[in-house]
Amino acid sequence: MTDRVVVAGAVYSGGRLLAARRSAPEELAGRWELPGGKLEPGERPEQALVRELREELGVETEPVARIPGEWPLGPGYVLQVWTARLLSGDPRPLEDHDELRWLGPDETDAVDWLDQDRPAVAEAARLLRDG
Ligand code: DCM
Repeated sequence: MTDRVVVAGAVYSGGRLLAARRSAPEELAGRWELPGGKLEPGERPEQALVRELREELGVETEPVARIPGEWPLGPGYVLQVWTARLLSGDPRPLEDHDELRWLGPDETDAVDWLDQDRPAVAEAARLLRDG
């Protein structure tokens, strides 16, 4: 069976990367992630990403490029990550998160990222540093 996709965004603005602290479920609460969520039936990953970031953070974004790779989550799910440009809005933790932080190029290790997000965060941090 094909794994279902969870999309997440390495959202950047002004040379900083957005990190979001999960408030649920209990086993993930307090850890930081690249915000995103599950594809709905018929959605393309980029569409799902734009929708999830609108719902969770109240912002409009534009997916830019896929970060190569795919990372297993729980059974039946894989994580795909896109870089995304913030178009408008000031991100607020509307759903699923209780804190947000913008991380500069030297701060990307400053939060306790979910294990499964770390490879994509490392690549996003590299892109942030190298432009
Ligand atoms: N998830 C993750 N890393 C992300 C985004 C999501 O590991 N950057 C996981 C957490 C959930 C599942 O994907 O188990 C679905 O996410 P959500 O609950 O945000 O829809």
